Amino acid sequence: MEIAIIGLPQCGKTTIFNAATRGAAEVVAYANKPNIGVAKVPDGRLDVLEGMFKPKRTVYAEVTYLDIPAAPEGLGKTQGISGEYLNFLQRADAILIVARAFEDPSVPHVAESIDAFRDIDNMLYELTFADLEILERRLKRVDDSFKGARGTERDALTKEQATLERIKAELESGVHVRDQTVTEDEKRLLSGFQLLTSKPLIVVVNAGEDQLDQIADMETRLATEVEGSNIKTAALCGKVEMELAQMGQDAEEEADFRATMGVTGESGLNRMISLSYAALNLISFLTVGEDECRAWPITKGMAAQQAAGKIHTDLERGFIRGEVMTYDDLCSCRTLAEVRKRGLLRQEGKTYTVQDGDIMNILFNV
Ligand SMILES: Nc1nc2c(ncn2[C@@H]2O[C@H](COP(=O)(O)OP(=O)(O)OP(=O)(O)O)[C@@H](O)[C@H]2O)c(=O)[nH]1
Ligand SMILES: [Mg+2]
Repeated sequence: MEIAIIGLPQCGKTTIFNAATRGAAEVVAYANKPNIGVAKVPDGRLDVLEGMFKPKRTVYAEVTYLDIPAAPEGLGKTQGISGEYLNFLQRADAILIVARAFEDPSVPHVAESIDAFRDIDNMLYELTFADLEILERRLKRVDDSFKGARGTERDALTKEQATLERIKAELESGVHVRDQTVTEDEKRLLSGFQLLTSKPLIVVVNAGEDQLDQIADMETRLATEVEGSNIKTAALCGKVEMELAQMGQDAEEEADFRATMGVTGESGLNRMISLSYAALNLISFLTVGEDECRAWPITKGMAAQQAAGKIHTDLERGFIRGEVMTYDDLCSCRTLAEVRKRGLLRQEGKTYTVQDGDIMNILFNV
């Protein structure tokens, strides 16, 4: 699952990408090749389990980010998203928009003034505009296919045309495809077009290091003006986060550094990564042991047998049952033996819907 990072030129995409992936992609003006990297999904439960089991390794879930250089023709000026750039976005599972709030006269801005919320609106419009173009192209193809079509083929085309016209009209009135009501049939039809406004969206405001005290206000404004069903938002300072990531110090030092910078609570970066994971509709089940404590990403609603297949195909094929306890029960009992004693270890079958934070041991036979 990949999340494409987009935004106006020089808004801090690569900086935030580096912070999230703890990478060192070059932050250079108008970079022109995409960077791919993975970010560990922060999970406080794994940190606690690590302390309990002292495993040889602890493995966090990951999300993959794609840092795409700004389109050569420039975004945010309604010149359209097209070509290779559009292909990148269509292939992505979610889109992350970065909008610049930091003030820095040495970094040029296409609009020559800084207004993150204006830029967010423009980016959202760019996505809408790209979808309208995709829909128009398809409608034209449908129109051409009418010549010579008859019977059931003609009926199918008529139906497709009506659907596309309706979606287009709603999009024109400002409703993203993800917020439109579509039937399962229509969903299937639309999945072929990879419309950008049907994808989950994360919107991040990149604040300056001198705006740390404004981050909370920015988040409040994001929550009221931008957030929606399947649009998640966060504000953070990309530059500070990248410097912290590249220093690579331990958690305590990092907390101290944050405190001296006046940043308290969960870091915006961690929230951005967690929100990205949630936007992809992913949750984690956990496995524990002396070898390894690990978070396994699964799609929300997945059944136990299928989830077991994430660990190994043999576990899915030969699935007998899962022994499941909740993370909270393990925490309050402290040991596996105590969980058993109190009758909190459940036996679950193939169709059990795995929950976020379930600690699961799979019994199988191949
Ligand atoms: N002062 C300040 N500068 C920042 C911040 N974030 C990014 N910058 C600077 O802005 C410039 C552009 O940052 P990048 O991360 O390369 O931006 P980008 O969006 O990847 O740029 P392109 O890929 O060229 O479109 C660099 O000089 C960064 O150091 C920030 O939070 N504060
Ligand atoms: Mg860049």
